[in-house]
Amino acid sequence: MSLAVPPVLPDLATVIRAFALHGRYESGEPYGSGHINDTFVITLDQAGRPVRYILQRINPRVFKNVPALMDNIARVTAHAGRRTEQMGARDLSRRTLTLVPTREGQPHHVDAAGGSWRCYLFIEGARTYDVIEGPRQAAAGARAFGEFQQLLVDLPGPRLHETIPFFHDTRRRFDALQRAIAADVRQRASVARADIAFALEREPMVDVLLGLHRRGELPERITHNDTKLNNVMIDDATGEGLCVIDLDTVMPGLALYDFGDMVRSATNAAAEDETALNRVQARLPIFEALVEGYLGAARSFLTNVEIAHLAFAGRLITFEIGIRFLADYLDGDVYFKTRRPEHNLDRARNQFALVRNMEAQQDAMEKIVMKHAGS
Ligand code: ADP
Ligand code: GN1
Ligand code: MG
Repeated sequence: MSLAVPPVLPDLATVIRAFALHGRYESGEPYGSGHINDTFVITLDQAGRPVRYILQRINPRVFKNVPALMDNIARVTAHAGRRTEQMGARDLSRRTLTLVPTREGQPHHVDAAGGSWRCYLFIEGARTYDVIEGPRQAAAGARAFGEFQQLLVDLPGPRLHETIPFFHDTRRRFDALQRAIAADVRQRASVARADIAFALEREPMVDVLLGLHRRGELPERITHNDTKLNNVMIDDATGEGLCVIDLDTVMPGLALYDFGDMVRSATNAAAEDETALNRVQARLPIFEALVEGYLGAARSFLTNVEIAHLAFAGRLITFEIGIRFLADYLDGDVYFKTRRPEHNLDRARNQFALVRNMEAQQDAMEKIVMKHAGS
């Protein structure tokens, strides 16, 4: 979705009034660097004290069934909150997302234009990092995502809704890229010739995890599916992974998708859209910290087959997101928010440079996994 023309700010004062909150509206402004939803921070004056909230407009092009999505989030946050409390944790409202219901007691509000909004308590004293600064942060984030998977092992009730069907089905993502190349609706394929060739050469990768799953060798679990490290809040005071956020894609999936996306987003020495590709590199000390942090929380339930594919999953998910960016560039930027005409192409090139770098470091990564899996 192109943002070349700055979007008009919605009437945030009116929207926030739909939620069961008191206080006088002070301010509201865009917040964060997510690619999908519109996120705002709202400040209310509550008895002379400024209190912040997160207000989000859910992207209707990406999420077709908002009630199902919100049902997942309500169940997951309630369960995570209960479990965290049982574990004796303090500071509960900073450890799991807390939905603020609407005045009618609903989990989301539909505005006059049909837009769907939700509101969360703002988690203060913590932040997210687009580029991870060092191994400690990486380990903290990976541990938080591992604990999150562990927390959901016994989620009661029916199977969660698939908010985006086939989200990590890399074969379907690859087929979608091939369709985008064939259609070439914006005549962009010639600009991306080398990038397209890079992607097509790597087709054999796309079926590996799907095949293992089909043969019963990789179990379905409840996973987050969008474990970009900026989807975990890191506590300013302690440096610990405080709270896993961005729960739109929590649904049945493979644990390896979650670990793979941590590797993609955290090991990169450069930002996801950095165009100086010599700066793109998978940092091994960060990779090692991810393995340690994630296994520290998830070893108790992971199978040997899962552990044996941790390094591969990093490469695969980096490739998968790369082909999604490339397909979106060819399709005319209809899915991810973009801030410049070639933004998606820049992101795809960045991810492919990271894949290439991971290929060169494959043996070292496998050794790191073996070192920690054995202990
Ligand atoms: P998107 O799906 O667009 O990535 P996110 O849910 O990840 O949206 O939110 C975007 C950003 O807003 C996050 O990276 C984080 O910095 C911030 N954020 C989201 N929820 C909260 C919260 N409850 N408290 C504080 N900051 C938050
Ligand atoms: C999107 O919502 P956000 O910005 O955390 C995307 C992920 C991609 C990521 C790439 C629902 O994540 O799948 O990995 O961008 N989310 C969705 O940065 O498509
Ligand atoms: Mg996010």
